[in-house]
Amino acid sequence: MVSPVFKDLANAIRFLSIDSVQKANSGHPGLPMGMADVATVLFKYYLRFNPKNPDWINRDRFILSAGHGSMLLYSLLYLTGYKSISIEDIQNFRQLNSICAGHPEYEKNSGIETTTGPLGQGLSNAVGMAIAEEIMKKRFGSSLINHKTYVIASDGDFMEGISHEAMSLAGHLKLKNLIVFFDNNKISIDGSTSLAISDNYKKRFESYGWSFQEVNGHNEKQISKAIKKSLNSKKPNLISCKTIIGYGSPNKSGKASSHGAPLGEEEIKLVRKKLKWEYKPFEIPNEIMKEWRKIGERGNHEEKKWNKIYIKKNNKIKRELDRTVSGKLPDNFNKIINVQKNKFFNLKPVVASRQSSADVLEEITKNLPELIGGSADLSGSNNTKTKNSKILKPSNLGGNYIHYGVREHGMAGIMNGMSLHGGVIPYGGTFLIFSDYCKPSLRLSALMGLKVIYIFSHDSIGLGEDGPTHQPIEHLVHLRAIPNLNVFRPADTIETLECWEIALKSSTNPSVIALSRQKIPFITQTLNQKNMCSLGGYEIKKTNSNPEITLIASGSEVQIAIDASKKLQNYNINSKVVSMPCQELFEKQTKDYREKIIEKDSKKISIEASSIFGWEKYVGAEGSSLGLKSFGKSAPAKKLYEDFNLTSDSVIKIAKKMLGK
Ligand SMILES: Cc1ncc(C[n+]2csc(CCOP(=O)(O)OP(=O)(O)O)c2C)c(N)n1
Repeated sequence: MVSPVFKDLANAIRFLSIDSVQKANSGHPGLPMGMADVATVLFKYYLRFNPKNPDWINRDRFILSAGHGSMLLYSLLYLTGYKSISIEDIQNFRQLNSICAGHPEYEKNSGIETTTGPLGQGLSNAVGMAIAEEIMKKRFGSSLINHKTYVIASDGDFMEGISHEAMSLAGHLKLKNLIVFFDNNKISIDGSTSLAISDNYKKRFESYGWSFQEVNGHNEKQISKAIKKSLNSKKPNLISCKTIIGYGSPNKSGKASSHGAPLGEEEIKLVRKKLKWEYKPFEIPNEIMKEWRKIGERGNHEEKKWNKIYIKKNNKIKRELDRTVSGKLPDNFNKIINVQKNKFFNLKPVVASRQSSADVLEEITKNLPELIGGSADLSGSNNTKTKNSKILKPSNLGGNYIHYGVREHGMAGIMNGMSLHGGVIPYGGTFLIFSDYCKPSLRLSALMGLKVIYIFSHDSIGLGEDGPTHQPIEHLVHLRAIPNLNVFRPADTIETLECWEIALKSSTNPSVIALSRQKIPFITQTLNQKNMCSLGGYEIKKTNSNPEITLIASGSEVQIAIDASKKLQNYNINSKVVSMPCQELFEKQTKDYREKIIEKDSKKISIEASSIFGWEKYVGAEGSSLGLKSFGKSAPAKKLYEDFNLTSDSVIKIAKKMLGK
């Protein structure tokens, strides 16, 4: 073979993709065939990456937001020499435990930067990565942090609402290091995109404050020129690449039929003929392979150059960069928590838990520069902003607080991107009711195992007069049903501090901290150096060693349990009160511990101002759950608690009935 030309490199991606989809008998060949040229230009000339050290902190990020085209990404990683993906993995596309899963699944140090598939998510992740890059550049200097974030996004990505939220914020913040390639092939699953959309993309993106260019997505020079221009832009960049889905397929190119099904043996033969590819499935000729590996090698030199700059930095910068990138908390973190715990125990504040969270954050934000807060336009309600918060804005992208605007979904997707970038820990707030608006991204935080902290205030009917549209009912249940997510509902300031401590120390899962709008009493009985919330549930008090009733409650309802326990003594009923701030952590305790805490042989009552769904696992068939079975109502909180029988008197009535007294 004569030395390979550009099209040979791109065709290597095309054939790895169509052959693996064919072998798996499922997958999406259309996108890799259509975008192979754009990806080849990007990787060949521009992308700074090192297959030998995929997680190098100053690498350019490459996000395949249109995750259904996963074979494009796997082909690129294999061809450029990432250890994470071998030819066997490619041949095992979509098979059990293969890294080449149906849609890209984030894995540390693999080159797969994020999990995509749900359209629009990757775009929002990329915005988060571009924000994190700017923050770290301000902290550590532009000689250490100066990378780009590139994205491939499809029609579907831009139809999704989250793309509006994330791109609008990116335009507002002038994230100039963000470069998005739009696979503008005008085809989606149902057929032509004209069935469903007639947006003027140029006007749309320009109105967000983005720069817009359009190129022929199969023309190497045009693509390259557009990228070059983007490198010096003062705005985020969208390059609309006019492409043909299924490029090279005589009968299926330009048609929805190439989107999401194998092309078929006969058609693949025709593609081989048309693109003059004489090689067997999964065979990449040496010359082409060598050329791709050379492209991969380039990043190794880039990283070596970067290392020389890093070495010359002073120890303090190096230590801080290493610490934050590795996700380690400062050495004095435990001390900060303990000092706060003592202080709160002495003060015994009677405040809303959202205020407790503010008090906790006041101290933590002083000491954790990597903590990047924000809220979806509810800063004053979520109490996420502290005296140490500096607003991140176009003129100062080094801030530590983001006004996300009323963009909950965007906020969650962006926080995922920030966490994936590394070096920062995102937390963001909204009302618990609007966790619904965060949900698709929140689920991905959990699926990817990211340290993202969701602050959801106004966590029950206790928010009062705003009424049923704002009162969460089923939300805790929804959230508790998500695997690998800790859902905390602290009962006072000490518990709030402990929940924050756990969330900040959890490096393989996100956390939700649900907080009350209304004031709640201080319930911690003894000062414990141990983090009691880390047990998930623990004893608050019991009136003798053999309680007949165990009252299990969370958050603002723990006080109802304590009151009821006191009153039950008047009826000669001994009881125990358990605070259950985190069911997920309780489930992780030993059987002995769990049975001891919920007093296996006692009758059990749960109290939580939320759907009672799920509490039966603790109260058992003979137990009872106080909660809500309907939507809330608009009224002052106290009236609502009475109206929904969430009172100590109701508890007593039920307890007496249970015991036949
Ligand atoms: C949130 C979400 N909704 C629906 C889908 C299912 N789906 C996968 S690809 C796609 C649209 C395909 O059109 P386009 O984005 O233009 O991709 P192309 O056909 O050009 O590859 C849809 C609806 C999805 N992956 N994510």
